[in-house]
Amino acid sequence: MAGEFRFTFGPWNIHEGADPFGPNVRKTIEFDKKLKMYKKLDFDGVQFHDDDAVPDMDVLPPEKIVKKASELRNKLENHGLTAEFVAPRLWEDPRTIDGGYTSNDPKCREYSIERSKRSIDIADALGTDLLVLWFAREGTYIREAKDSKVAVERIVEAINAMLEYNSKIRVCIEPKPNEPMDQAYIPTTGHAIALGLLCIDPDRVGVNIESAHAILAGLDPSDEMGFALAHKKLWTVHLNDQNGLKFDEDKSFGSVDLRRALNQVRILDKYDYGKNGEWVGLDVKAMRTQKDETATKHLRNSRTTFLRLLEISRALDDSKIDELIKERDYEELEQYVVESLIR
Ligand code: XUL
Ligand code: MN
Repeated sequence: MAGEFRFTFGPWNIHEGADPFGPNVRKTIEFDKKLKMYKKLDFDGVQFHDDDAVPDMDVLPPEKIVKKASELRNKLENHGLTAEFVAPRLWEDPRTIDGGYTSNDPKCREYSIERSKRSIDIADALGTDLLVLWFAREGTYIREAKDSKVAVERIVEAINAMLEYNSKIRVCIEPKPNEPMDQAYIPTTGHAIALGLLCIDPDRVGVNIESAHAILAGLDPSDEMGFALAHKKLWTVHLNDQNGLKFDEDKSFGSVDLRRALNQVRILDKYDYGKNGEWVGLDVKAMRTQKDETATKHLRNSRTTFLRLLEISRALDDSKIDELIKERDYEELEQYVVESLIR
């Protein structure tokens, strides 16, 4: 239990504060300015949506996309930053209105696969082998809209096309049970890992576990992590917090349930997460009420909370815990953990 952790976030985590019921409340910070903030906030890695890295990629030829991504790689290096992953943004273009890979329209499915290949090119040029797939619209608003068996087969077909396109790329699925869809096809870690087994190279399909997404599925994020670790599939995480079953809140890590956060830190630390280069991603959003000048505090705070919980976890007496488990004195064990958090 002595590993070190490296932290990442995406440019979308510094944002203007719009929500479904109201417009932007903060000024847009241009990408280059955001890059300068990373090191100041003690972060070393950057997560990208494909068009965060190469804006307007849909109207650029493939060679131009690669060129722009290579230029960005130099820029990142100048800032001492590393690209962690690239994720195709398949939820804004009109061709993804009814899903990307699971769209009922073959032309839209084709667009989504092509766009994913361009994302892989960007990842390659940025020097990362990790492609994250958050299946935003791969689901339905009504049960009858799509065939769920066919939908899964179509996702497999799309992932196979990616694995074939680039023999090094690792595809990392970020499950989420709902939002924006009523029902998503790959709602949990178990679904994501099982989906990987249907693909042509299961060794290159893993998961990105987001705390809030697991909570929205009624599951404990640390147990989800344990499941993925047992399968050697936990290739990145999106830590944050979530206050019950409502919209995806992306709250600062540990801000709702410290004990739940402690257990996530604890399992990552216990099983040497990070030893194979995995990053700790913080997919957190500032509250809409936050003013421009203080709209990055959620990132610093989440990292600080992670490291404080790491100290608390490492200070817990494992032999005492083992003894209490042996005695089946879970009341005492619970109090021991609770006391560690309120000291
Ligand atoms: C959506 C979400 C995304 C992914 C990246 O809920 O978490 O930001 O993490 O596409
Ligand atoms: Mn996420």
